[in-house]
Amino acid sequence: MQAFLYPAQGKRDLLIGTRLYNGVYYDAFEGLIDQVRIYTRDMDASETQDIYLQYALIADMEPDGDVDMNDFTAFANFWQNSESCDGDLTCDCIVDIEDFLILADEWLHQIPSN
Ligand SMILES: [Ca+2]
Ligand SMILES: [Ca+2]
Repeated sequence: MQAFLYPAQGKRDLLIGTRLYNGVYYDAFEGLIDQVRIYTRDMDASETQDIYLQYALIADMEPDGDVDMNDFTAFANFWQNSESCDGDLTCDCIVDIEDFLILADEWLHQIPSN
């Protein structure tokens, strides 16, 4: 998600996850916004993606922003299943101990949510 500022239009509030038009908010983002950063320069798509991937939890298989028992359960269902690449975290289409180590690392080292 990107937020845009238009300084030429005068002093305005910074809106993230919605837009304001004629006093009405539109297109509100439905979800949780976390770890907001503001840069004073334009960024290209690859730089934005690199930052995203730096903080993304790839083991968040039941997507809710954390890695927990639900993700482990989903992972276990894919264990050594060669019929698909689901559950594969190392991009080799094999779900094995290397993938489990990534899941365990993210589970143990994530920042606890409040
Ligand atoms: Ca999860
Ligand atoms: Ca793998």
